[in-house]
Formats: sequence, structure tokens, C-alpha cells
Amino acid sequence: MTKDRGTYYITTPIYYPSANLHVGHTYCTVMADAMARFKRLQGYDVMFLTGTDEHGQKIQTIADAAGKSPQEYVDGIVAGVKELWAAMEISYDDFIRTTEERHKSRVQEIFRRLYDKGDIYRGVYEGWYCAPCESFWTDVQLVGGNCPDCGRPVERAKEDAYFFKLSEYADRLLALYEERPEFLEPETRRNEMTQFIKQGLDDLCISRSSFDWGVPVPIEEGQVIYVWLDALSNYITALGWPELGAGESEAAGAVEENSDKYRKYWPADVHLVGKEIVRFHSVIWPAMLMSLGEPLPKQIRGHGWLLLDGGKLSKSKLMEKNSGADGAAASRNIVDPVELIERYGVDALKYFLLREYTFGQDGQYQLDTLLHRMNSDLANDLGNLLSRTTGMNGKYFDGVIARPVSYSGSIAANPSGGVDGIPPGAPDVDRALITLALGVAVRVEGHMDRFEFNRALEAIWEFISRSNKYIDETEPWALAKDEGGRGRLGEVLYNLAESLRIVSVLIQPFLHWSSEKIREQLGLDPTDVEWGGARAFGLVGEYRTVKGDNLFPRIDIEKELAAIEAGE
Ligand code: ME8
Repeated sequence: MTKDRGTYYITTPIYYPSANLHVGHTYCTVMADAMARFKRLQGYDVMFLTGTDEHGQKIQTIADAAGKSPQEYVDGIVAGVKELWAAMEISYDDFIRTTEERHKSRVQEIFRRLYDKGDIYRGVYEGWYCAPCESFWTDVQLVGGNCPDCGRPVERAKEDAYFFKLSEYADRLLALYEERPEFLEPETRRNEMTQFIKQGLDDLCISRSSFDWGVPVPIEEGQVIYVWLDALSNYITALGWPELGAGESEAAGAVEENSDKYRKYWPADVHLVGKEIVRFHSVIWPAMLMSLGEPLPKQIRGHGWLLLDGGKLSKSKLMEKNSGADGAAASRNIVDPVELIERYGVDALKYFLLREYTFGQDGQYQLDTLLHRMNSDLANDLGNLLSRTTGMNGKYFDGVIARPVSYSGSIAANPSGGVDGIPPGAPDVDRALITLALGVAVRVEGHMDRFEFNRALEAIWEFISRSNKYIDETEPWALAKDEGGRGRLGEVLYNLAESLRIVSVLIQPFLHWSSEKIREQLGLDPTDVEWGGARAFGLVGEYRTVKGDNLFPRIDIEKELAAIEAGE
């Protein structure tokens, strides 16, 4: 297996620490984590960045209401966010907070460079302002007189401010989508953005003077930098760009090492973002980079929303739920990821999020769907395959099972989609199992290239079901009754152990905990996994399996929902 296939830089949005995160935020981070783990397993040098977007009027207002300074307020929420990602085993390489010195000093430098380039000018801004979204809107953009993003009322606002000459980038942005359509996926989002730009781009107001919780504009006191200019910059400030002068660099931390990171990882392979912030990432962000003369990210991918009762699952719904204000119906839908993990475990939550929703589309969030998936796919299909295999292995062979002698050569997929090396005398059921086993990795790779997490898992589960069916077809318990069937029984159980080993490789990016448990029960090193291991059958000379705990408990769904209603 080739190591070192190059670099892969993936980011999530940086979340507003206005309140605790809900399962909708978890969705994006879980996808990014699965992709980061997948690429690492394939041998890429991965940089996975996440973080928090801590400035702006909204945070200041919320902190005031809580009787705290904005810094104190965000410190509390961010600690919870980090705990959540630790509980979910999110494998980020860096976590950037926009209140960190390493970020702030670089955002100021970015502002200066845009100004020196002649792309920033001073003027007066008047427009419709949506405070919760931190967005100014023009008359035509309003929907029914309200904010087009969140539907809340907007207010007329006027202030002295700095502007970025966004309008001058319209043609270059349209050319970008035309020349590099893969820059913005899926296509529906690209079409929306093309329409948006064709309607005409206004210059962007990039400073505020009505509040002070932000990065100060470096060339004038009393103004802070617009939170989106501040936030979008995180994708490069985290890599140490721009390099700063000696005095500033000391304050900002280990600059030399960081700017090496920029050379190594930029441009990003993908910025994963929710659909409502595609506009910021595919219009403002590339225009800023064009102005700075820096390369553009390779791709922006917009995902859909998790919906609750038809509307976007939001932080305010989480708070209502936590305070019990929205009654019984919503309490059947736990939306707090911490509680979901406590009740069902991190792999069940990850599996549900990745398997249930189609990237780019909205989907209804429903707790019973999670419970059904847990019972059928995890406890039944995967859990049973493991417990049946290790159980029979223990019972018939004291857990020790050797590779059949006829497997001496390597059995592997060939480039034309077939399999080489299956012994000529192998029964048809074995052929079918092995052929399917060795085709899954390629299918998963194809789906992952297109961010089809659900289809990648579907392909893996097709193989898991096939392996269970193999047990029913080969009837090991019948073979065990007959001394003459012992050789065949050994082959059958070896094939099952190998299938499970391949499953442990295939699921590692998605269900990393279950992968380790399966490997432990197979007697293999739990963490020594390479993607290439899913492309060969008969790799392990001898298994010494041990029967362990069930991977997933079966849940009595009615009882569980009743317990939740009762607040247990
Ligand atoms: O927008 N379903 O932060 P944010 C799916 N700070 N995704 C959801 C969701 C749901 N119900 N609710 C929220 C911001 N999200 C900015 C980003 S990046 C430079 C700055 C997703 O905390 C949402 O789509 O409001 C967005 O991508 C992300 O959570 C962060 O939302």
C-alpha cells in the first residue's frame, strides 16, 4: 500500500459559540471527520481544521444578556464544544478560535493588504441589517420584508464604514464557476450562486462601528472588522498566513512552523459548509483571495439541513428542548448530541448521521429512525455477524482458526473488476462472498469521491448482509455434527473471520470504535489498519478469536421512547 499520497486539507465551518451545538452541527463535523479519517487511511497527509467564530454583535448581545463579558461567555461555550468533539472522537488536527492572537493579528494584516491593493475604500453604509445573521441585505434580497436566511425582521441601518470592492469581482467569479465547475458542488448550489451574481454584486461593507466585539480595523480606531471577513480568513490564518513582521509574529506564536503549513496544505481540498453559508464561501471568500493574489480552495461543498418539524433544527430549538418548553412531541426527538452519545454511543450517532441523509439535501431529523437503524443495521447485521462468528469459532475450534492451505497465493481484486487467486475448487458460495468482499473498497472510494457517505455505507452493509447470508447458506452447525465436515467448517469460519477483518477496515473511517472492537475480538491489532487491507482476501495466517461484549445493544424502541417522554 502506497503511503504518502500527498496532502488533503479539509475544513468545517467555524461555529458560532452563541449557544451549545446541536445534532445539526454535529452532522457537518461528523462528515468532515469521516472524510479526514478515510483519507488518512488511504495514506494522505491530512490537515483537518475546525473551530469557532467568536466575534460579532450577536455574541456581544447574548453575553450582555447573560451578564458576562463576551470573552468569558465564549470561553464557556467553546469548552463545551471541545468536550463534545472529544466525546465524539473527532480527529481534528487544529481548532482555531477567532479570538486567538494568531488569528486576530493575521486578519488585521489581511485587511491591510486588501486596503493597500486598493480594494478597500471608506464610505457610508445604509441597508437592511439582520442582527442574528450579521448580514446586510438590499431591498431585492429581502423575502417578504424579512431576512432571506432566517426569516426574521430586519432593521434599517446606516454607519460610516469600510467597503470591499466585491462588485469588481463578479466577472471573475462567473468565469471561475464556468472554468472550474467542480469549485462549487452540488450543481444546484452553483446555479443558485450564478443567478445571485448575475443579479449584480454590491460592494461589501466590511467594518462596523456600532459595537466593539471584533478585530479592530488596523487603520482607524472605533471600527471592527466585519465578522464574515474575520471568520472566512480562519482557513488560512490557521496555517500561519500571512507571515507577520518580527514583533507581531512573536505575539502570534510559532510563525515559521505555521507558514510552512500554508505552503504545504493550501489551497484547501474542500471547505464543507451548510447550504445557507455557501454564498459567503463561494462569492466573498474567492474574491478576497483573488484580491490577495492567493490560490483559491479547490472546492466548496454545500450540505443540506437536518429539519425538525419541517424547519431547520436550530440552537434556539435546542434551548427550548433543554428547558422543556416545547412539550412532549419534541422531547421524543433528542437533539442534544451529548445526550445522544450518552444514551446510544458515538458510533450509533455517527452511523445514523452518515447513513440516513443524502449529502446536499435536507432531511427530517427523527429519533426513532436512529433507534431503528441501530437495531437493524448495527445490532442485527453487524453485531450478529461478529457474535455468531466468534461464538462458533470458540465453540468449534477454541477460537483458533487457520487459513485454508488452498489460499496460499494471494486472493485479490484485479483491475478489470474480477478477482484473481480464488482456488479452482472453491464452492460457489465462497466465490460469491470473496468476489463481493473485494469489490467493496473500490465502490466506497467512488462514493467518497462524490461525498456520498450514505452510499458508501450502503455498499459496506450489502457485504455485511451477504456475510450473514453466507452463514445461513453454509450451515456451520450442520457441518459441526459430522466429523467429515470439519475441514469445510474451518474454511467457512476462516472466510467469516476474513470478511469481518475486511469490514473492520472498511468501517474504520466511519465507526472507528466498532472497528477496533471487531479487531480485538478477531485477535488483531486494533489500530494497525490500512485501506489496502480491504483489497486482499486471506491475509491473516491464523486467527485467535475471543468472544467479547456485543457491539450494540438491541433497544426496545417503544420502551425507550416512553422513557424519554417520562424524562428518564
Ligand atoms: O454559520 N442541519 O455558524 P453557525 C445541518 N459562524 N447543518 C446545520 C444545521 C442543521 N439543522 N444548523 C446549523 C456560521 N448547521 C458561521 C460560519 S465559517 C467561516 C463561519 C450548520 O454556528 C450550518 O449550515 O451558525 C453551518 O454550516 C454550520 O452549522 C455553522 O453554523
